[in-house]
Amino acid sequence: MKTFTKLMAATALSAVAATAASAGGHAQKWDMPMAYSATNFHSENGVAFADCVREGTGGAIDITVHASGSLFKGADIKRAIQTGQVPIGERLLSGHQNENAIFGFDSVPFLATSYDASAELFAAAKPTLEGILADQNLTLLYSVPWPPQGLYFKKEVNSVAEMEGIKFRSYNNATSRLAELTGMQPVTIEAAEISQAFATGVAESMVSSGATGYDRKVWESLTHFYEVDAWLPYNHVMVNSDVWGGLDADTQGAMMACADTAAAAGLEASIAYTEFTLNGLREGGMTVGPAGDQLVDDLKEVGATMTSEWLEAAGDDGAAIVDAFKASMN
Ligand code: PCA
Repeated sequence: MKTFTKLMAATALSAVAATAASAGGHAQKWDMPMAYSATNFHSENGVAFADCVREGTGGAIDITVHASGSLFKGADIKRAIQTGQVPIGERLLSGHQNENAIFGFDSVPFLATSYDASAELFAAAKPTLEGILADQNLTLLYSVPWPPQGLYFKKEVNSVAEMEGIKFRSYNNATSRLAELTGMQPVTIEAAEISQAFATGVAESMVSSGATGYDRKVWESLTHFYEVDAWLPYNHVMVNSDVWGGLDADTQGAMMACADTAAAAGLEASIAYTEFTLNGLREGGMTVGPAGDQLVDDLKEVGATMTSEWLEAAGDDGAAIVDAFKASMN
């Protein structure tokens, strides 16, 4: 069975579990940092998750979402949850590949380039990912993919040679490496700050989804979006494992039911947001379309280098994930 179907089945069950959950204990107020704009589908889904948890736990867990990196910047959210500064939060784990290469399973170029493939890749990686997170005092609640990643520029680009020297905004290890291998100059900038970076010329290019370009109105500075479909990176909502362990079974069950619903709803929203935001970029005046053959060929070469580098860094666990993924696609 395809993972998407499994997620939908889980959603149906979750409604039952949520109704069965009882209140009990004192109400806990939880702050939930998220890094992306309040109107982004991940953030809206986070608010729906918080509403579901409030209802499902009879008010016992009252989560307030803080979007746009307003409480913690994206890069600091994982540590904040681990150390108990906040009980819960959302983070793009591929930004932490320097801790463990497995965190970058979703940013290997051209490994999984569609929603279906990405769901299979995530399913293959999930047990290993959960094990690594458990060792870091983190419990995974739900994960949602960003739309496929493409390239933004402020000029027409038809080959990697034409990317030489461009100032490139990166958001994780893979995007920085992509910049290096294409002769660009990477500078790491959080999504919440990219409008400013493009407006002031600190950055002139990035790889990201149509969603982030749309959220940040990048047509004010950039002109071209090439649909490369390089990968679909995941945001992960995680809870501090000590906090999680302190909840009674009913509360945990209600929260997991909401998490399953959020995973399915987030995926649907991501799919729907893809076309909507690409149209939004067009309406903003950008040229949006597939990359040309030369650019695709050049990027495939860069992708092959990055894939072998990732496989080497991720060792047996990484190879097992890729093997399981490939077997699931047959
Ligand atoms: N948007 C996020 C990560 C991936 C994406 O599509 C960003 O650009 O920071």
